[in-house]
Amino acid sequence: MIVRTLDDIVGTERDVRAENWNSRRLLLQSDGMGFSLHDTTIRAGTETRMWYAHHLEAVYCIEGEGEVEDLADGTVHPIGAGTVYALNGNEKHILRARTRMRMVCVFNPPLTGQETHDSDGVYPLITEEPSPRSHHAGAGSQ
Ligand code: 9YT
Repeated sequence: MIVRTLDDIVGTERDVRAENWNSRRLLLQSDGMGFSLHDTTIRAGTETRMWYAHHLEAVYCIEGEGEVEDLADGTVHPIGAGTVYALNGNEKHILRARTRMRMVCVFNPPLTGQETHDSDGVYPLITEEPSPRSHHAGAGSQ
């Protein structure tokens, strides 16, 4: 069993800081769960364009207010505490944070922790040697 706290992660290499956000990686590919789990805060007043071309991502907002624009069809969805959005079609999107937002994010396939956004907001697909307990099917990538 894996048990860790946010305090265990803050200030380590699992605490990844970008211009608009800070992502604390609670579970990564090396943990062998088949998904990664992140506690991400988004800075107030920011606009972040993203495109997870190789990953499915679910984002559950637990604090703050903003909106996500689906660039596939132009729809703008308000996001607040208790709202989840799931990028089940690898949609290009823009996240606008009106206030500081806190999100619980799940990636399938899992992030290794080494990924950074390229100029399109894409994370590359990185596959490490699976740990002995890993049993993910590798589904969802193109
Ligand atoms: C909400 C979102 O996708 N923010 C970007 C960071 C990403 N969730 C991550 O790497 O944790």
